[in-house]
Amino acid sequence: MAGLQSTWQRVRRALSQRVKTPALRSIARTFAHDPRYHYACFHTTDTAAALLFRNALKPKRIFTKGLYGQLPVVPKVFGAPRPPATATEARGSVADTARRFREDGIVIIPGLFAKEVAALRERYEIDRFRESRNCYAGRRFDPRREASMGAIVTDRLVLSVFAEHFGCQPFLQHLPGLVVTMPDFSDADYQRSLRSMDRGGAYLGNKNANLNWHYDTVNQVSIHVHVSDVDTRTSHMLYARTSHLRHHNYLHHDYDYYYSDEYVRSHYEIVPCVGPAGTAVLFDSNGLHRLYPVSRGYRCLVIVDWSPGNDCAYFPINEEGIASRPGAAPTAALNELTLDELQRASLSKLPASLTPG
Ligand SMILES: O=C(O)CCC(=O)C(=O)O
Ligand SMILES: [Fe+2]
Repeated sequence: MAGLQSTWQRVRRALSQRVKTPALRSIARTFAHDPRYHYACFHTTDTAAALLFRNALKPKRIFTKGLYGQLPVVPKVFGAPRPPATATEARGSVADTARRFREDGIVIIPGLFAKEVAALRERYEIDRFRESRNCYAGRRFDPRREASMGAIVTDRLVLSVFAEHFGCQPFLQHLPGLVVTMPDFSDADYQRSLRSMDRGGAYLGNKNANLNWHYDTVNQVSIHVHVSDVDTRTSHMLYARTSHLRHHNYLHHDYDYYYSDEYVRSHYEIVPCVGPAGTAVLFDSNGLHRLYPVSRGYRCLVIVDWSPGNDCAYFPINEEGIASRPGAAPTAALNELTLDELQRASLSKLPASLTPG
C-alpha cells in the first residue's frame, strides 16, 4: 500500500511539473489528484441514478424522511408526524414567507430580532472576540432560562413558517447557540489549500464541515440570527438557492459528503447570507451551504435548528464559551405562561431540566 502511494505521488509530481502549457497543466493537475478527490468533487450525490444506488445502499435518510411525512409520494402510514399545535397570529405574513421558503430554501428577514439581539449584546461579552485571532467560540443556552434566546426559538412567525413547511409540528432539535466566527484566513487561502499538490489531503482530511459545501441532518430547518452586522466584508454563510429541492445522500462522510465549489457555483445561484444585526436567515439546512471565511472578518450569530421530531439531541450547556458581561443584570427566564400551543409544543422535546455540563 505504501509502495503504491509513493508511486502515485511520483506520478502526480511528474504530471504537474512536466506539462508546460497552462491549460494542459491545469488538466494534468486535475488528473494528478487522489482519485477520491474526483469522486468528492465531480460525482456529487444528487444525480438520479447515483441517488437510486445510494439510497439502496444507505436507506436511512430517505427512510427518516418518509417516517416523518416529508416524502410527498409516501402515504403517512407509519408513525405519522404530530400535526402542528394551534398558533396565535404571527407578526408577519406566514403564507408568503412559507411559499418563498419552500421555493428557494432560504428567506432573509432584516430586523426580525433587533430587540433580542440588543439584549444579548448587552449581556454577553461578544465584542472582545474582535481582538482574537482564528477563534470559533460558542456557548449553548437553555432557552427557558434565557428570555432573549427563548423569544428567538419560540418566535411565532418562524415556528408557523416551519410548521407550514413540514406540514407538522416543528420541535427544537438542539439547544440554541451563540457563536463567534473570527478566522485568520480568507476563502482564497482556503481554496488554495484544497488545491495545493503539497497539501492534497487537505480537502479529504478537513473535518471542519462548515467550510465546505454540505447539508445537515435530514428534515432539519434552521435560523441564523445576526448578532453583529454581517456583510460581504465579514465572514458569512453562502447558500445554494433551490438546492434543498434535491434529496442528498452519501456513501462515505469523508469522501462524498462535501460538494466542490465549482459544482455548486455552476449548478445553483449563490445567496450570500448578509444583513445587519437583528437579521434572521431562515434556511432549509438540507440545501447546500457553507461558511465563507473572511480573514479577521468578525461575525456573531445565534444558531437554532428544528426538525419534525427526528434526531433531537442536546449539546451540553457550556457556560464558559462566551462570558457574561460583569455587572450585567441577572438573566430573566422565558415567561412560559405567555406561550401559545405551537410554541409550547416546539419546546416539548427538551428534557425537563438541563444542567451546565
Ligand atoms: O458558519 C456558517 O456560516 C455555516 C453554518 C452551518 O453550516 C450550519 O449552521 O449548519
Ligand atoms: Fe451546516
